[in-house]
Amino acid sequence: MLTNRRSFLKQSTVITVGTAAVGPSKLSIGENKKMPKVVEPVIVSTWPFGKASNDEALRILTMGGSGLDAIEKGIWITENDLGNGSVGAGGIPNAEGVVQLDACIMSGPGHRAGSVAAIEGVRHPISAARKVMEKTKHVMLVGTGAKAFALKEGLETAQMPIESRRQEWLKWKSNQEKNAAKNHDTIALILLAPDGHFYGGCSTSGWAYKLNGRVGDSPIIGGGLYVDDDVGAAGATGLGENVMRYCGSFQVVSFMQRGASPVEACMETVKAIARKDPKGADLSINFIAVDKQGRYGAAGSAEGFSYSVTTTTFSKVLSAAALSSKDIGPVGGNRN
Ligand code: SD4
Repeated sequence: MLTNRRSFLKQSTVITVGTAAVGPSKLSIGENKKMPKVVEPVIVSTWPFGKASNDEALRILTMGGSGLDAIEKGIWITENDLGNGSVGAGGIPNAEGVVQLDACIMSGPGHRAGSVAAIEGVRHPISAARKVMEKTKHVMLVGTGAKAFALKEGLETAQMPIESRRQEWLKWKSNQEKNAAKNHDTIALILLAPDGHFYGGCSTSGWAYKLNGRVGDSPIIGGGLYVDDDVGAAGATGLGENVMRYCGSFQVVSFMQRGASPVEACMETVKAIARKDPKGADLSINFIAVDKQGRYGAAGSAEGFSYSVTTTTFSKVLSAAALSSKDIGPVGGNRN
C-alpha cells in the first residue's frame, strides 16, 4: 500500500506533459519530421556534481544528439573530473590501491543494456558499457575481459589512481583501523528524451577501499539503474550491497508502474528495503526517478541526499525526501 500519498504528491514535481511540443527554436531536432512526438526533455542525476553532466546532456539533446549520446557524453563530464573521488580516473582505489570502475547504460527503445564491472585503466567506463550494448550479444563484461574489449574498441586509457589518491590510499593502508572508509558517490543519470523515450547510465569507482574484485550495484541492471520505456527510469547511489540485494532501481520502476509518482516510488522502495532489512533505516541508499509525465523525484534512507534536475527552462540541485523512522516501525528486521 502506498501511504501518505498526499504528502508525497506535494513533494512530487510535475513540470511537463509528455506530449508538450518544444519549438524548433529551442531544439534543432524539431526539424526531424519522422519523429512521432517531441517532448520536453527531463534530465535527472544523483548529487550536485550531476548538474554539470545534466547540462552537457541537455546540450547534446539540443544539438540533435540521441538520448544515448546525451547519457554517454553527459557522464563523460563527471568521469573527466579528476577532483571527483567517486567516478572515473579520479576515483578512490580499492584496498589493493587499484581503481576498478563499474558502469552501465540502458536504452528504453529495445530494452537494451550494456555493463562493465571492475574494469581498470579505461577513461570512460560508460562508453565501454555502451560498446558492450551496441557491439556484442552480451549485457555484461567484467575485469580483464572488459578492459581487453574496451581497448579493442579503441577506447581511451587513463593512468589511475591519480597521485593524490595514491597518497591517500597509502595513508589509509598504514592506518586502516582508525580510518573508516570515506563516503562515496556515484553518478546515475536518467532522462526522458525529446523522442519520448527513456535512457539511463551509471558510472562509479565504487565504495572506497573496497575488496579487490568487489562489484557494487552500479553496473547491475535493476540494481543501480533500470529503464522501462513504458513506465520511466530510476537510478541509485549509496551502499551498493543494500541496493543490489533488493533490485532497488527495478523496485522503483515497479512502484511507478503501479501508479506511484517518482518520489513516492523512490520512498516506497526505501521503506520496503528498510522494513525487511535487519539494518532497519541504517542503509545509506538513495534513489532518483523520472516518469512518462515528465515528473521527477528522489528519496533516501537519511537526510542529506541531493540530486540534480535539468530541463530547457532550469537546471538545479534539489534535496531528496528522507525516510523517517516512524515509516518503518521498530528496528529489528523482517518486519511485515
Ligand atoms: C557502490 N553505489 O559501489 C556505489 C557507490 C555509491 O554513494 O554510490 N556511493 O556501492
